[in-house]
Amino acid sequence: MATPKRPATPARREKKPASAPERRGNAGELHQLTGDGHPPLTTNQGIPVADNQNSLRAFPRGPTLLEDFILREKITHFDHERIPERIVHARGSGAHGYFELTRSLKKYTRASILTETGVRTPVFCRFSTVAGGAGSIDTPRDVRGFAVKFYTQEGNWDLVGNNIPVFFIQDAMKFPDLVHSVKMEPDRGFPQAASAHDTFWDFISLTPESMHMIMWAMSDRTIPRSLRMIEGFGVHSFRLVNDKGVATFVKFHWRPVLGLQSTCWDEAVKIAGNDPDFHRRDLFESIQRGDFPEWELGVQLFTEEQAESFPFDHLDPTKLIPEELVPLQIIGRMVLDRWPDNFFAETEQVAFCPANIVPGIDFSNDPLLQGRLFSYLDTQLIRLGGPNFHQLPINAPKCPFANHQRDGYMQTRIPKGRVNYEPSSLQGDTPRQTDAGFPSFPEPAESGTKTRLRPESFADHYSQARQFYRSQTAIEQAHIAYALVFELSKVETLAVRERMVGHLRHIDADLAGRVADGLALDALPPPPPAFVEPRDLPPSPPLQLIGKGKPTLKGRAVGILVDDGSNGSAIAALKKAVEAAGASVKIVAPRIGGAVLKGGRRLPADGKLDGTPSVVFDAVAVILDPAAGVKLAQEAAAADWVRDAFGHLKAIAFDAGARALVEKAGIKPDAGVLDAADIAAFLKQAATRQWSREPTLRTLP
Ligand code: HDE
Repeated sequence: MATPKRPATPARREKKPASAPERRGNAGELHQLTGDGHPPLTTNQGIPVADNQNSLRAFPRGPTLLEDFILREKITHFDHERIPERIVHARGSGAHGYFELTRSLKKYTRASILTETGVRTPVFCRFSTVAGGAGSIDTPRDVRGFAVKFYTQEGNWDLVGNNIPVFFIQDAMKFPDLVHSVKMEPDRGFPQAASAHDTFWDFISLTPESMHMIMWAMSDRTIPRSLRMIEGFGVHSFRLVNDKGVATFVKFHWRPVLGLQSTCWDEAVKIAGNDPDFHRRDLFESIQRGDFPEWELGVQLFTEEQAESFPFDHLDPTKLIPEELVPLQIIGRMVLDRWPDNFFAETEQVAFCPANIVPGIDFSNDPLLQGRLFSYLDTQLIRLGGPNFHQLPINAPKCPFANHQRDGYMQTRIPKGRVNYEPSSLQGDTPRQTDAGFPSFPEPAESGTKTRLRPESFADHYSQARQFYRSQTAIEQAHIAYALVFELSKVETLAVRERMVGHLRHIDADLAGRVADGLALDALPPPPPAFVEPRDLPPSPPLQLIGKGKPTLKGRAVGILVDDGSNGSAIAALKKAVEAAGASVKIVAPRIGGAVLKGGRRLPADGKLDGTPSVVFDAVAVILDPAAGVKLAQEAAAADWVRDAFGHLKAIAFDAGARALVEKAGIKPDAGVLDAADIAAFLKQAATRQWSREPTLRTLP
């Protein structure tokens, strides 16, 4: 005899009161609430569901009936819950916020978002990795997308940028090849979210124009500590056009208020294993605790005539404009202060498009940008399933919009009237074109022959790569050489490794030698022919990452390892000082219930030792009773905790009770290894990485 398994829902168990309470739903609809105050569960047709636990059976142990429209609707919807992920930038995290202009560009543009100071324009910003799938890790070596949708009063403006100011290729024609080469290899389906494999380096080594971007990609910019600590760049030149129709070229830059900071490679790899959502969680937690991420918006403005005097072509997206040539002017700030209510509805369904611009902003002839103007709408038509995705709340403009486009999949608006065409005379309230509408900049067209040639002005592939490398500090140069050796060591084809080192010889002889040595090549491979002999350009310090770091604990995280018997007042004093310096503190203990401190008080833990390794912190402290110190010295997770913090160049403070553990971890004293009682010294050292420690720890090429 079958027992009917049907836990009654609260709605079924309790009798509805005579007059049920009511509540308005999201769309203003009236819900009769269940007896315990919940809105009733319904089907998508609004039919109340009496049993959400059991499907309809012919008899208790019998077959399920096709008639069960509640089951069919629920399963069908579930079956269709996934949409195609983005072909690139699939893995992303987004947040709402606002942009506020601090300096008017009225002289250059009529776009009110860039002329009206003090106005807060809502924005949605999505950060992403490029190569990995939607479920991949947050910390691979990869470029980060930095896309901002400004919901302006004159329509949506999307600034769809990256955290690197140049790109791999000069022409949109090569984008599918580039992306195919970096994604999982098609026959084997791996590696996921990694550029360290043959097909990527095969393509790159045959694409000299990518060399400048490769220098950036191999720098620590591609292993950021936090999305709150990356720069953003619009990459291409755009135009600003004022109310007299005069145009000025512009490059857009985002600068993080917290300064730039990256991880060490070994740290990024370990974070990936411990917390694949490290950057998403970091963004989420900082917004939830009210520590809102903020960026300054900067512009480089230059005229057509100035551009002609540059020693490179600004329409070539593999080139940047050094700040020494055109200074950066800060004109506004963006604050992200609200996490989305729903990841799918907002972060997944948001559709950015570089073609979304407002009157007063216009495109340039950068051939990569020109290709992008087509691609985004096209990909979104398939990804979001039809031509009405602009009606989704995350994509819809916040200003009024109206036209004669009609119908199509998922039309959610109900247009009124009989006129859906123009010219028309039958209805007074139909939309009409306006003199205030978007005017394309009337760029004079050159005469010439239709061609598929690259301009000669795009031919110098190495000078800015050399300038970038030579502008770096010695530490950063070593990291670039290390990254190249690491990536190329994963390439199985010797000829590809050699071809890459050949290119490096055009960039910097020392770099080529270091990489060749790191790969144990027998001899330096010959450099490929260069179309233009590389030139020595003056070093540009703003290209450094370390130079743009800020010695601060603001927005950082400190972990304190404790156990039974730890000194509670030492922990409290340290925590208070670290929090006052702007960092968050997490208590880590061998058990999640925390530790019973000296004196008997229990301090709950935020993380269990082996689940909260030191890689998730910027600096650490260890406060232990001597007995606990001896015990933890026998625990691999505890020794790793301290050893990794040391290896990742972090400040470590510890008290006498932690000495046995610190010694077991093989920590050697230096300026960043401190007595926990000297809080001021710890705060100072914790605000920066211990770069001078690195040569004592590992051999860099
Ligand atoms: Fe993209 N890119 N891209 N890209 N891109 C996409 O659009 C494309 C390029 C960037 O968070 C796709 O909706 C082409 C440069 C970001 O949703 C697709 C070319 C830069 C994002 C596409 C480029 C970017 C994308 C995939 C070369 C920095 C994520 C899904 C001509 C300036 C936006 C989608 C988000 C996404 C095409 C090159 C930035 C396929 C054809 C250069 C931040 O349309």
